[in-house]
This record gives sequence, structure tokens and C-alpha cells, in this order.
Amino acid sequence: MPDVHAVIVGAGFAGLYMLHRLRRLGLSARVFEAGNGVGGTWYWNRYPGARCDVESMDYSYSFSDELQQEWKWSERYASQPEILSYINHVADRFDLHRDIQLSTRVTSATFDEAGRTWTITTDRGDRVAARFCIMATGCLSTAQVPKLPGRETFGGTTYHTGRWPHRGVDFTGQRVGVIGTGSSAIQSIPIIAAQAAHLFVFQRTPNFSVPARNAPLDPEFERQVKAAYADFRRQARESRVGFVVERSEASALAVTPDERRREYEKRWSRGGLGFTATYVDLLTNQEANDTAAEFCREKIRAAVRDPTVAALLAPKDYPVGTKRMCVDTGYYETFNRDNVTLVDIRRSPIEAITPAGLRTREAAYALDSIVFATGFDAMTGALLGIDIRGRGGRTLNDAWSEGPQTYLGLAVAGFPNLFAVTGPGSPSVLSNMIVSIEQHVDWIADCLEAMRARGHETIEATAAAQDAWVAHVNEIGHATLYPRANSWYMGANIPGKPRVFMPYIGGVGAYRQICDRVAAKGYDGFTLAGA
Ligand code: NA7
Repeated sequence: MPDVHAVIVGAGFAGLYMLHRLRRLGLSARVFEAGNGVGGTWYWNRYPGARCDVESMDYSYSFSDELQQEWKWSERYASQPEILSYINHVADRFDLHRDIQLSTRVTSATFDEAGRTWTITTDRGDRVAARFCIMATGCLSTAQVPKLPGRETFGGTTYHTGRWPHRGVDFTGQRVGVIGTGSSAIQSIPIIAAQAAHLFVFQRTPNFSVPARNAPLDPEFERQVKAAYADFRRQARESRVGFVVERSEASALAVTPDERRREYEKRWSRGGLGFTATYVDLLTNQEANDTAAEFCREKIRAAVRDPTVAALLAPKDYPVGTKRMCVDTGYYETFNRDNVTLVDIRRSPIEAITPAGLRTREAAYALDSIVFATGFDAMTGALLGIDIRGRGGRTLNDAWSEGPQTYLGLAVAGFPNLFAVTGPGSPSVLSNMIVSIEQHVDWIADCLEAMRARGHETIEATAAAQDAWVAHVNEIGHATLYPRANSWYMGANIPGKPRVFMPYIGGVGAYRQICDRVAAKGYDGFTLAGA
């Protein structure tokens, strides 16, 4: 007999809500969390300037109307500390802590076919048998630090943005190097630059970034949303990306250059991620995309005084939006400061970390601190970091040796009773994560309830349904411009990782309908078995 109905791995937004839903069904669950607190991404990513780039009225749970009515966000985009206090509030309010074991990393999960149970072990010596194993491990939770020679010889201090010290870091008077120019770097660089004696930014690939236009939350907007929150949430669930943006159905090529410019200007001054929804074909037609990319490059040239630096900051070799768009506050302007130097490590790569700093092919840089803003082994890293063994002892690493294979991003053939919340093959990182998390958690909870009602003990994706889903995810991914970029969506940031477009780009509304249809047809594409 299993010890609990389900083990949930991770106590971020996904794990907490999963626990809450299972409790409401009267099912026992135990949560293991590697951090010494709940919050997942928002527990770990405490770098200066860490902030959500989905707006705060959207980036929150919708499952409790009392919660969403009572909670007050202070800004248009919530900061990391505010989101973390929200998550802690949720954990307290719904009495979740008592089933969560912190500072405990799950090391293995093994399916026993005879007993139809998962055995989960941890680095603290726990060994728990569960009917279901639910991976709420996050899409961006395995920090990636490049294996540069000499790292251990560095005489100063190194940091990774996703493993930031809780006490905070004061860079005053220091020579600081930031490696990477993704979202985390783009948020932290303006703040580090204001503190440091000198900041060197080591850039391999420039990114497109739109201004956030963050501000205190408009009380009138808050009042309007709260007066009709149910409808606001419904629209988000039915949308493409899990929040409503003004979305044009026109082609960028069907309007005059003047009209296009006006429209881009309007979006740019509004700020935020809606920019790539300006025209319907920006992410499917290179020529259309070029018009938006050139607009962004002009903005960079206008913001940065030194034309050489501006040219280096302007992305040229991939379509705008095909690497995750960044949202910033004063990023490009930071390069006008006398104490900031941009170093092109595409032309002159970092050769080694040295006791005094680092060395590129062309020059040596003396540094007191190095900040690795080098991202994550996205979408699969946390899952493959656990020794997961399904039917016949087959490992997930083996099953995914050519890239992740899932049915709906929720389940894997050969791994009965294992679910992934926002796994590869679901909209996940292409959406407002909270909307996608709630959808998956609700789907899984409903599934477990239906199984209990019908006396089923196992559910497993069929290989045929999985193959068809993987082909569909690929087909629609490759109908877009996304595969043209070396992005973490493609696994391109991790040396040796299979190059596969991992998220599902069909949109969260359409995807939800597919999942609902699967359930309505008695879990089409799954095999269910009784005791
Ligand atoms: P990202 O977006 O993956 O950015 C990582 C950055 O680090 C990016 O500029 C990379 O350059 C750079 N990088 C990675 N490895 C190296 C090595 N070996 N040498 C030099 N530079 C390197 O991670 P973030 O944490 O900024 O953001 C992750 C997501 O969190 C973000 O998209 C939001 O969804 C929230 P590259 O582009 O690979 O050339």
C-alpha cells in the first residue's frame, strides 16, 4: 500500500496549488521542496531588480475569489519580494505548510509495476511510496553555470542570478562582471551599474527588450479588474498567452510604413510584452518580423550615445520575439554611464576565469565579483536531474535522449501515474505561467478524481497518442520563426542538448480545449487500468 496518494515535487506556484486541490479532494499528499522556503522561482531568483514581466493583476492565482479580492499589488509589475510574500501568504492562508518538507531534494522516483506505486527518495534519506508522482519542478529552475576553465581559482565572489544570496549583495566600490544579457541580466544591470565602481557586461548575444513602464498600480484599473475579476480571468484563459493583449489580425505588410511606425510607437510607449502582438504575422513571416526588429534597433540607437556600443547591443541574427523578449527599466541607457563597459564575447570569447578576474581572447579584466546571468537548463533540466524510472526500469533520460517526448506536456508513455505540471509540449513558458499552472493542476486533480470514481489505479499515455502530440507540437512550432533562434526554447543554450522546440505554441485557449476534450472522451490517448 502506498504511504500517500501523491508525492508532489516542488513548492512553487504549481506545487502549492496541486497540494491545495488534492486536499480538497480528500487525497493525501506530501510535498518535497529543495529550497528552505516555498515559492520556487521566486524563492531562488533574488537578484537586484528581479520582477515579473507579466502584470501583477494577471500574475496571481484565480482559484479563490476571496484571495484575489483581498490581495493588493502595489505596482503594475510585481517585484520578487512582493511575489514571494504573496506566495507565503497563500501557503499560510490555506494551511499548506504542514504537508511540505523543505530543504529536501528529490533524488529518485521509481515505478513499481507490480504494486503500481512510485517510490520517491530524497537527499535527506526519505523513502515514500505514492500512487502518483506529480512533478511541479518548474521550467526554469536548474541554474546553468558555464564550465569555464579556472572558475575555482577566482579570488573574488561569484553569483548566479537564480541562486542569489538571501542577505543581498552590496557591490559598492567593486569592479563587477556580469556574464549574459538575458532577462535576468537586463533587469539587474541598471541596478548593479548604479552601485558598482565599474561594471563590465560580457555579451554573447544581444537581446531585444521593450520598456516595462512600471509604475504604482493604478487604483482605478485595480478597481475595474476586481469588479469583474471572473470575466478578466476567463478572457486570460481563452487567450493565446494567458493574459489579454491587444492583438491585431492584420499583417505588418498590409499597412503603410507610417501606419506601422505609429502602431509600434503606441505599443512601445505602453510598454510590456504586448509588442510582438502588434501584427498577426510577426512571428511567422520574416519580412513582417524585420519591420518590428528594425523599429527596436532604431530605439536602441536612439537610447545609446556611442554608435559602436549601440550597434553591438542591437540584435541582428535572429527574428525579434524568437528568443524570450525582455522587459526592462533603463537597460539600454545604462550603457551611457561612464562606469559601464560592454564587452563583445561573441568576437572575443571568454577563455578563462583567473584569480584576478577573467580573460577573453583579447584582454584581461580585473574583477571583484562575477555575476553569472547565464540562465537555466530550461524545461527539462529539473526533470532529468531526478533519476526517474518508469516501466521496465527505463529512465526518463533514456526516453528523452533525442529531446522531450510527452503527451500534452502532462504525461509520458512508459511512466504511468507520473504527471508534469507545465511540462515540455505544453504552452508553459510561452504563457502566463500561473494560468498554465492552474489549468494543468485542475486537469490532473479532475483526472485523479475521475479515476477514483471509476476504480482506476493507473493512467498511462499511449505511445501512439504521444507520438502524434510530439509531431503536432513540432509541426506548429516549425510553422513559426522560433526555430531560427538559438534560444533556450530550443535547448540551444546547453551544450549537447537536443535541438527541439519544446513548448506548445498553439495558444493556451486552444490547448485547454484539447485537454478538456481528452478528458471528456474518457481520457483519450491514455490507458486506464483498475486494481
Ligand atoms: P537566459 O535568457 O537564458 O539568458 C542567459 C544569458 O547568458 C544569455 O545572454 C546567454 O547568451 C548567456 N550565456 C549563457 N551561457 C553562456 C556562456 N557559456 N558564455 C557566455 N554567455 C552565456 O536566462 P535569464 O536568467 O536571463 O532568463 C531566463 C528566463 O527567466 C527569461 O527568459 C524569463 O522567462 C524569465 P546566449 O543568448 O545563449 O548567446
